[in-house]
Amino acid sequence: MAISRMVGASIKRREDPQLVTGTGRYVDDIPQTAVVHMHVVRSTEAHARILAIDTARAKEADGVVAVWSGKELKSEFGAPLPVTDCFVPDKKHPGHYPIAFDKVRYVGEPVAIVLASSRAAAEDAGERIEIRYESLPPVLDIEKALDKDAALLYDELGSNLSYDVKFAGGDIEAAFKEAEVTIKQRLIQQRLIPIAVEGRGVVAEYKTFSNKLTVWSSTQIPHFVKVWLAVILGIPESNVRVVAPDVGGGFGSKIRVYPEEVLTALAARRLGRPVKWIEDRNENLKATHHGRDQIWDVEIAAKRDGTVLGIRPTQWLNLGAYCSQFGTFQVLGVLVAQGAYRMKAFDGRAVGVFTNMTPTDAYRGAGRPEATYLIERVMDLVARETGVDPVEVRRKNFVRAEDQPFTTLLGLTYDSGDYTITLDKALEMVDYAALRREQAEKRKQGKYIGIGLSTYIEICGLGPAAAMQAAIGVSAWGMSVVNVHFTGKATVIIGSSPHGQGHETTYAQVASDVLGIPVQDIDVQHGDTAIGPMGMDTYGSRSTALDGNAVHISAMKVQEKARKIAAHLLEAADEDVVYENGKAFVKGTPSKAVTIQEIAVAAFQTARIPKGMEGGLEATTFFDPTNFVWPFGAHIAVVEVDAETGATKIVRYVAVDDCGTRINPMVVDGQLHGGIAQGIGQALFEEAVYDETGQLRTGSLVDYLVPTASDLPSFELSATITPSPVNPLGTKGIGEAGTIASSVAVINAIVDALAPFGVKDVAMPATPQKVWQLMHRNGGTKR
Ligand code: MCN
Repeated sequence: MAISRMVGASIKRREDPQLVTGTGRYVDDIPQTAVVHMHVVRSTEAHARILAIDTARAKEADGVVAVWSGKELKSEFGAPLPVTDCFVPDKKHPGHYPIAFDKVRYVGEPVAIVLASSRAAAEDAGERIEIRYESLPPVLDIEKALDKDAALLYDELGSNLSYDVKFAGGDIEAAFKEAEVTIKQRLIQQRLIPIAVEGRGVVAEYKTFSNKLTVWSSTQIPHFVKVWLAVILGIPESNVRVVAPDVGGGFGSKIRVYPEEVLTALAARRLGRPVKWIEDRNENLKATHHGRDQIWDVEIAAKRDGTVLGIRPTQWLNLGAYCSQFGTFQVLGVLVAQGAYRMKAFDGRAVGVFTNMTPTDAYRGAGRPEATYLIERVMDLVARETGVDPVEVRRKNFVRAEDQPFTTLLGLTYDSGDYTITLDKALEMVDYAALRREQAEKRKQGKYIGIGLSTYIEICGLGPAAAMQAAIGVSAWGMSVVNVHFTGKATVIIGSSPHGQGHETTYAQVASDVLGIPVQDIDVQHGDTAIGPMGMDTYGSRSTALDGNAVHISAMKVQEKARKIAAHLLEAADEDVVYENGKAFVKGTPSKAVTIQEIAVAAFQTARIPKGMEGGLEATTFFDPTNFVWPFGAHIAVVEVDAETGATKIVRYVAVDDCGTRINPMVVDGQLHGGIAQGIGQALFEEAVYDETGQLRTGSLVDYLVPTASDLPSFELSATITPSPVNPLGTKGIGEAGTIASSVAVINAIVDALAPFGVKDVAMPATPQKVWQLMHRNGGTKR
């Protein structure tokens, strides 16, 4: 009997028809009667003491229902916003409350809320609130923030330092002693703003007599939001329901419990009426958390033949004004900076510093783009210094296939991977040798093409519960419920909370593959804490490795039960019955079969199932794998730099990625397309800029440059498949790989193009102005 495999099939995403026809249901579409609109009045000062807030005129404005300052709400917060351990449990982080009480620490921090009959009325009334501030010097530079005489964000800490931690392995002194070549380099990860198509938004409804709170939020983490709303507002968790309806992207920016979620819920409780808050784009740019904003200093010890002996990276992180919930997660950058390479010693350090800027937290890749940027720049710096080709430097230092499962100097163990296979394939696709010849030819004509490599690995699939508990302070598992109904159709409930990734399609494929129920007969539900057990939500490209596999396991449990019921119906011994392609039959006699639809009917009729068996066809799984998953790949960017203008054009972009078994190759490619575009955005265009008073100068999408399709080439994608040994489907994550790999491929290509000008590094974003200046800093002289 032919088995129709759904895992591996490029079927179209079932989510898309409604989304592209405008019939999706986002938070702003949630119908509510008698809703009150909330406007958040935000600090216009980067650093100031609040002397007085006069709300009298605002309260008199048309349509206003209530106006509250931070001080008036203070008594209702049972706890500050959550901050997870994330590798640095003993960091300093004075409590961050949803609204400022006495002091403001960044432009955009909430200081008061206005509730009114319409959004316009709430905003107009907000303008009538008079706030008197005593301005304090803004702290805006990570290094200056640590000066002895720097102004302090938190007087009680005595400095602006939150943490200074080391992660080391091997003998770094010995590595430097052995070195024939040493290199020092500073690398900049500029501040980025994650731009989801849909900003954030919250609707909260509170039932006064039953003390029940329902919150609809544009979030990646409904399950976590539920727990924390219960804790902060002192409501029993069983009385809180959080729903993430259609969510228009997040990229990490919706991974935390936000002030506005608490404030909307609080206002709904105070008023006994539904309250709605919808973020506008300007708020989104300054009040939704930012990403990256780090300085990396690295010292490299290498040999003349290109062997890397050891590295000593220091990551300086600009935390912004508060420790954000998963902000310290970015320290992962140091933990995985060894990349795809063997070396003798690693001496890493991460330093977290408070400044008067929007808090930083996870942004697509969180730590891994930084790690990849570092180690892949290291490989190119070594290549440049030793004269060994960048491809050869990588080959020489790669973890070899026979070293797998390889344990890094910091004790992390990779699951599988031969890093030469993706590299070989990518080199073949670009025809590397021919490209180098073309580059030499063109240079003679005054044309500058550059070839940039990125042979990344990443850690994702967060993760094994115990390892996550130890490292992050939060356990994490994959969760699923698979339920085959009386009619033979199925419902799959998942613990992940997709916001663009396509889980409704891919998880239906996983269940269909096991049960043989057509994909269209399987409904995948998510994002509602009332429909299933505690899920661990979506971030860290974890969902497929965790929840996707949980779906597989639940479906297998259901299949096994179905097989037993079938044996009973067929009056055959259990062990003689096999299940394939939606049917159970006696081994060797496929004609003596019952379909899953027939089995489902029987499962709900106790007289037709084996004695002692419980009715129904349902299974629940909490899947806890033995390790994280480690996708890898080779990306190659080919750029041409215009010598007249400094503008960079990406001529070709080739990517070979290995994310193990692919559930849906088309969805995987879609993830890569978006991810690569975001990485190129960082390399060439995007940067959040503040002025010297702490005002965000890139406060609109006119100033903050997000790439559009016309800025990008057509990506040439290919794949190798190395199944992960740590989950039954063999899947690894892919949601962030494109972003992790691409920025450095582009920058390596630009630096390569500018080699004749003696340029060894270009800071991101490599704007035409910056590139032109580098080309002309010696009067345009070539070396
Ligand atoms: N997939 C697959 N085969 C694999 C791996 C993944 O078919 N071997 C499919 C999955 O089933 C899923 C998608 O690819 O449909 C992504 O899966 P996965 O890599 O497990 O990542 P998550 O679903 O956990 O998504 C999180 C990841 C992150 S961390 C960010 S940030 C991100 C991203 O996904 N933000 C996104 N992709 C995004 N895509 C959109 N449209 N919007 C965002 O905000």
